[in-house]
Amino acid sequence: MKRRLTCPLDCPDACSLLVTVEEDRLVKVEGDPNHPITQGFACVKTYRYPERQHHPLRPLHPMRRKGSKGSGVWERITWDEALDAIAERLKAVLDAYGGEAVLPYHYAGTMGLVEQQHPLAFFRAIGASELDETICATAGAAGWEAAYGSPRYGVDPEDVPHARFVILWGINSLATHSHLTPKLKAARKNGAHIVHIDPYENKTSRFADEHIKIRPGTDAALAYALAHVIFAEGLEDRAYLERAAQGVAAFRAAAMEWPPERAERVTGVPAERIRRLAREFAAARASFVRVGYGMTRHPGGASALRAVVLLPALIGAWQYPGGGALLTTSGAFPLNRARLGGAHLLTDPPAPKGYLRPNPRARHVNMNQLATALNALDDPPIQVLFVFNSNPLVVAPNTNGVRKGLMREDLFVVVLEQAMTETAQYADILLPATTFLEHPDLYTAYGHYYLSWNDPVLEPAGEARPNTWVFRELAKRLDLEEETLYWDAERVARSLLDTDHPWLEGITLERLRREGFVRLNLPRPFLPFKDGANTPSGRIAFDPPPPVILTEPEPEYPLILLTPPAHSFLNTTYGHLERLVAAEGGEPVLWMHPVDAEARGLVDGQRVRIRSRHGAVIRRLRVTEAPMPGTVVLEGTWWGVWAPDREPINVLTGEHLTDMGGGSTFHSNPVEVEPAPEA
Ligand SMILES: Nc1nc2c(c(=O)[nH]1)N[C@H]1C(S)=C(S)[C@@H](COP(=O)(O)OP(=O)(O)OC[C@H]3O[C@@H](n4cnc5c(=O)[nH]c(N)nc54)[C@H](O)[C@@H]3O)O[C@H]1N2
Ligand SMILES: Nc1nc2c(c(=O)[nH]1)N[C@H]1C(S)=C(S)[C@@H](COP(=O)(O)OP(=O)(O)OC[C@H]3O[C@@H](n4cnc5c(=O)[nH]c(N)nc54)[C@H](O)[C@@H]3O)O[C@H]1N2
Ligand SMILES: [Mo]
Repeated sequence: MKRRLTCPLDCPDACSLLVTVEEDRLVKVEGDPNHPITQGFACVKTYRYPERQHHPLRPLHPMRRKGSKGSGVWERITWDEALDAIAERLKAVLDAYGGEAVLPYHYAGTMGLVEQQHPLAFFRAIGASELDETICATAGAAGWEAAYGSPRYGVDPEDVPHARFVILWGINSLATHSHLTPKLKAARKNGAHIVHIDPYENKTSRFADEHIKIRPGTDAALAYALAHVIFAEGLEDRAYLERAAQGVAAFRAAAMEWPPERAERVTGVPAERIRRLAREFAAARASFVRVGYGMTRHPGGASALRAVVLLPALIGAWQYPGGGALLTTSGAFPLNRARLGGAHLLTDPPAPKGYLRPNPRARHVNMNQLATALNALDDPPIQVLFVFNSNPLVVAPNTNGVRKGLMREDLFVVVLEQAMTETAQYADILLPATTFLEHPDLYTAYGHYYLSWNDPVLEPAGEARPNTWVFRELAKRLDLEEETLYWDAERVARSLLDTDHPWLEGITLERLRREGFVRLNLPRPFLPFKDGANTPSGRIAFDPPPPVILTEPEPEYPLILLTPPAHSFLNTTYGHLERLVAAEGGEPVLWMHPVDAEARGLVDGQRVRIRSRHGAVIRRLRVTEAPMPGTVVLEGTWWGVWAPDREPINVLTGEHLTDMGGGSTFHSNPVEVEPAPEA
């Protein structure tokens, strides 16, 4: 039987899938031909979801650690035993230390609002430390909002075929946003020229008409040089800027400091190329800049993104269908989030009662600094870590620090998972979670404008349970009297849809259930910043001009390591599927330019030791002209187990944050590379 479901994974495409189930098994996944973005094809990874759904590494019942921490020796227990043990430990910690000694760690294993966000209500009800969800998008968000305000949205991907010039800037969209590709092809057929700006050659560079290699962390300088040419040659749209923008004079003055020759020295992009790009971009008018998060994962990432996304405004591109910029569409979903995840417990807390102890001033922990939180936080120290929807041992910076924290004898670790991840190995209690096939949920998107609803199509495998079920059961055991903790998925969805916003008018749970996905009530074409923006002034903010903050190597660590996504993985979610591992070459490999290899006496295929100030890992080397000289690349956040030394790449990355938004800096790692002995 074929059923329609939205893909729950953390990807802009939020595909509509047709899944075939036979009895209790998922046998096939296909793309839905009726969805205007999915257009009938799924990605290489999601075709493999049946293998993930029924993988031997999927935990099917609760387990308690029997051996030492991290040993992976377990005993099976019942749900009651597991929940009672967790509740008992929570009560003891809440009595002895208070709520802040509890830290939830969660991110985007599922994008469903019910299973992703509503569990937070439990932690807010007990006054737990508040986790700032900064690992991915907050630097980009801060940069975007500084220019266009909040909420954040941009060009409709369905308008992209009208674009006349396209820059894919800091995004490997053919790998990470593959359903943009048909829109790009349509634009190209209509005459658009496509440029990719990225420090290394990848699938997207090969698809584009031109690839401009840029030194990592220098995008603001390139943006200013483009603006320099635009101003110097009078290519800006003065009437538009007059009407829709503010602070252009200050921005112009800053741009005048960046003649293309200066930018060439900083970015590595030839001055003549910069001039030509500026002219072509300005002449096309309906120019579209699709920015990804790549450029934001640097110390100056938010400012860089802001400088880049101001460029289409400078030439008035927002007035034309397909013209403008797009980082995310997520802000266009005007759902009523007042009670989602107990948001009201932070703004309008009820009086404490028993273990109900909401605390709007609870300590915040930046999720990029988990290692420090576990090892150094005091007053109170973290005593309970509850992990769900995330795999921090592999995805968070400074793996050695995270592992040290997880090994603490006095720390109680609960992991609620669909897979026996390398994080799950460190659990004191491991709980089995349902997948998107087994629980209902409501989905927005960050790469298009369709809202959707999934009804489950399979019974939970084994004893797996939804996140929200687990937290309801714990809430009961702590006698928490807070109504929203006990809401089921439908009740959460109805609360989210309870709004008068015109973009959601007529979109009810019944309609979503009937149609599967529904487009927000947005005009076509969608020209959101034709006359201004969502900033407090109502104008696109060019001032204060974004500062240029560069990513610099260090004398002892002269290379910059980028760690972008792999085509066949989705963060670590598919990292245990043998066929996808094989498709990625079987093991993680470091790419290095011949110039850098020669300087170190390194040859293609040999083993190397990569070290940073945070640690060292062993990888095999590929010598290739794909990266810029001075830049090395390792694609994919692989499970450690596939590497020669079984160590994840985040052994090398640090906790330093971006200029705004407290974001991660996964592409700005100074490293050195040296020969390593063969095994
Ligand atoms: N196949 C696949 N798809 C995915 C994911 C996945 O793991 N695999 N992950 C999903 C998630 S969670 C996210 S957030 C998105 C992320 O996807 P993207 O938004 O594409 O962001 P990144 O992967 O961080 O970086 C994209 C590109 O930026 C480049 N880059 C790095 N530093 C710089 C710089 O300083 N300047 C410029 N111009 N470019 C730079 C990188 O080399 C990389 O090619 O993809 C989603 N989609
Ligand atoms: N070096 C480096 N590190 C990176 C990145 C990088 O580019 N380079 N990318 C960063 C980015 S952009 C992101 S977004 C983060 C991603 O970090 P995470 O959000 O942690 O993503 P995943 O690694 O996919 O792990 C998600 C886990 O959630 C589980 N899961 C899925 N659905 C459910 C559910 O319904 N319930 C429960 N309980 N569990 C579920 C999955 O089994 C999976 O193990 O990683 C970051 N880390
Ligand atoms: Mo992400």
